[in-house]
Amino acid sequence: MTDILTSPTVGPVTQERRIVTAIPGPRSIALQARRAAAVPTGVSSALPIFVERAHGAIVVDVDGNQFIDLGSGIGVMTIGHTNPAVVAAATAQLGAFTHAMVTITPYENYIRVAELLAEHTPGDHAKKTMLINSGAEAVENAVKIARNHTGRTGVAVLDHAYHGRTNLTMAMTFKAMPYKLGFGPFASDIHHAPNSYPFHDGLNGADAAARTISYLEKKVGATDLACLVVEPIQGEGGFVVPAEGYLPALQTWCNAHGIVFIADEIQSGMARTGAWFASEHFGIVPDMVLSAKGIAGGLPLAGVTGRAEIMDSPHAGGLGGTFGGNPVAAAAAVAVFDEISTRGLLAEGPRIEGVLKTGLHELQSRYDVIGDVRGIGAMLAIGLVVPGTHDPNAAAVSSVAAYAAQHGVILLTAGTYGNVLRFLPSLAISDELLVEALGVLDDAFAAL
Ligand code: PLZ
Repeated sequence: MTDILTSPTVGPVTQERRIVTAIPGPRSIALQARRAAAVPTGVSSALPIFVERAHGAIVVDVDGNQFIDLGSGIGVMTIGHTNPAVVAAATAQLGAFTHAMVTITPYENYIRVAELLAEHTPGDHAKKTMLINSGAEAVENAVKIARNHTGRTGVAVLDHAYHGRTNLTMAMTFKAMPYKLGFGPFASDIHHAPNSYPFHDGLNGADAAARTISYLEKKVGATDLACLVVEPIQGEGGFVVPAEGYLPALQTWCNAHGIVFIADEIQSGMARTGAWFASEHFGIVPDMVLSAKGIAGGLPLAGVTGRAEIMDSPHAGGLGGTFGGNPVAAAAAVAVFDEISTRGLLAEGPRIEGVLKTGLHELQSRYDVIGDVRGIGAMLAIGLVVPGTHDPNAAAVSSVAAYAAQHGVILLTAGTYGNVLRFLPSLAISDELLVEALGVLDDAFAAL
């Protein structure tokens, strides 16, 4: 429990939960007052604490409280906070050069990240990658390239999807509050189709796919669709795992009709589920795979990786952006790929699933407010319901998450109905910390 991991930059951080003040503590309260005066209301925070440093699976706040981090900054710190190899690579790059702009004077690590993504995304076909700064930018560019390649304009997405906060990606995101309400008008020719949501629709994969396809054929027409964008496991929507066979059926349909099949793996990718990309669990080979979040150990970087012939459709100069593939972020990403490969981190997803999912099922057997346990690897969730029904119970989610924060566990919520607690721990988290966090969760449910 007092296992100490040492970071060259933040010093020793004991991998333990430790609460030494009320939450929030006095320093966080003081920062909160400054924040309220200087930062707009729209940029809200889930937790009332301010971070001072972090390492491995532990976040330390400005009052010296230590939290078990089950959120990883929404699935970003996949290989752990201040991973020494990532810190070293980024630090070295900072002293060499910090910006060049690939469209002016290119540099090796941009190419290296593209090669690594080609190697580790599903499929053996020739692939090419462009790098940008954020997940939303990856989605924007994927749609742009798919439209250019097909000469079509329609974009299909699924109910409960989340794809970002820019104008195009707000249109592709499903949930109005808080993402879209009052921010329109939105980009046109975006079509939401019913998804596969086994807990609620009870459909098998074939029937759910038939419903999605029939809807899109009737409402849009396959020949008007440039692309279909899916999250293999829906993230913000509530960690919705589609029924078996659903995604392969969508891929078959897309392939038959020349629709670019795009997997948004921004949350589910980069070793989060025990595979490099979650698409592998479902047996799909997307035409394009989008990565971000965990790719660069917390530095802003995202990638669009696709079939070479699709990616090469836009003319020279048609794709770009000032900071895309920033040298420091690219150096960090190369280190992340290297850490996952050489330290065998793909094995950590199944380990975490083994401890956490078992513990969550055990809680479900004692608390009837837990409707279902779902997810793969280190991307797990529980859906809370009104006991005896499948009706969402957002109030219980808020109470449990607040209780967890008060007791030193950072726990995130999700779901169109706000009734999902999601677990996105770093792959560096120990079994002991997982068991301890489950104990806090148990207390939180008992206190409901
Ligand atoms: N696609 C699947 O999960 C980001 C959103 C956090 P950006 N999800 C976290 C928030 O409240 O803004 C996400 C995602 C999937 C796209 C995105 C967008 O990625 O890097 O936040 O733009």
